Amino acid sequence: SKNVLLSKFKGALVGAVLGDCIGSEFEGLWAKSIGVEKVLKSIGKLESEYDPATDGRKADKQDMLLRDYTDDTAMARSVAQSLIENKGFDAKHMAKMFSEEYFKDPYRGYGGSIITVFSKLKDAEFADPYKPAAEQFDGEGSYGNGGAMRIVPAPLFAYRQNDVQHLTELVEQITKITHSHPSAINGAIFQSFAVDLALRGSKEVDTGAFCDELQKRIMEREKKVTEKIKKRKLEEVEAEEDKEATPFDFPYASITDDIRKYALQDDLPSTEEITGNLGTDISAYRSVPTAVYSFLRASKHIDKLEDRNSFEKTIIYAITLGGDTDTIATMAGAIAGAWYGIEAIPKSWQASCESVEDALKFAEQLYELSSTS
Ligand code: 8NA
Ligand code: MG
Ligand code: MG
Ligand code: MG
Repeated sequence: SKNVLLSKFKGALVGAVLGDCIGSEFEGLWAKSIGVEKVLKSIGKLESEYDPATDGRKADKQDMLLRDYTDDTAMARSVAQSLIENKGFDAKHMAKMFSEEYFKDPYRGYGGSIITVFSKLKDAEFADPYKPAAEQFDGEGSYGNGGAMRIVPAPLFAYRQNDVQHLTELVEQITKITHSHPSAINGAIFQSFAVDLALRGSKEVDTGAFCDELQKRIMEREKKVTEKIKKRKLEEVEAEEDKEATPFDFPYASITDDIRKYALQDDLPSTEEITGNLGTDISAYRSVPTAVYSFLRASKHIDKLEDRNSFEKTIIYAITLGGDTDTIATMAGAIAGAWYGIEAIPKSWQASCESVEDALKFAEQLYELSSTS
């Protein structure tokens, strides 16, 4: 019988790799200068290189390089490998893997500041794996999306426990190795919840129900963080009044209202509306919600993409939004792959990118781990 869960694990990891490999060609471009035709042309090219008879590339394309993955996949590979090797989370080991991977292959388009973390980790021989990240930006921590972009192996690893609190803590620990800003951590948690919900989803995507559950989970998390910060402040400033909570205290829970609204809207929202209100930049807060939205929106009609399945639509649509295309497409691809499974991912796409075979192997290993623990 068909193993649905294993197919979803494979879909999640392969979907993430493909979003990165296909999206990176357009990274940093404005939506206006991309357009759906350019994305379809790029996809058409990789599809034309495929030979179904051999399930590989056409003979005359063999010498062409596979599309490269970037930092998004490099770091996700380390998360997967470290969880698999240790059969659990080991901060020092994962920090070592991130750092060694960077120094082995530094040209994968890493964020501008994270390199300092890798150097400090290495210089201190990974003694305190959380210290360098906590020192970033004068102690404020990075709010970049580098935590969220790599997190997909975590919800796979934690799938069987089926415990939101456990997943939350695991993701927080993994993220804090490089990103200590609450916005980066909660962004990674938000993304991991979306993948977890997709792994548990079946049949048609119900956008309302998906957003309700996602919002409930992230609200609980953001309330806890807000209470902690308030408590600390009250201890610092005795006389400070306990202010009423505002939506700004629950940024991801609040933005979920916009995700739901735009995903359910009959007509496709304009690209300007999405880039303006949800964002497409390298901060977690202005990219993770956009990835979740892209997945949900692709379950509905999108002009010019109706000969494509919902997984394909997710990747193509996410890239047309521009900006941090590889990272938004990798996160959206992880969610879509987790929902629709590996069968929804065209063989031609799988044959076009570096690291797809490893992603399939990691998915099997994480599946084995989660079914024996
Ligand atoms: P990061 O931690 O270096 O953050 C990325 C950038 O965000 C930093 O360089 C800062 O400019 C800014 N930033 C983050 N936190 C703060 C703060 N507290 N105060 C002021 N500025 C801040 O790296 P990351 O891993 O989060 O970055 C992920 C992104 O970088 C992904 O999109 C990834 O694909 C990569 N990326 C690379 C390129 C490239 O061409 N090399 C371009 C865009 C993104
Ligand atoms: Mg990248
Ligand atoms: Mg519980
Ligand atoms: Mg990027």
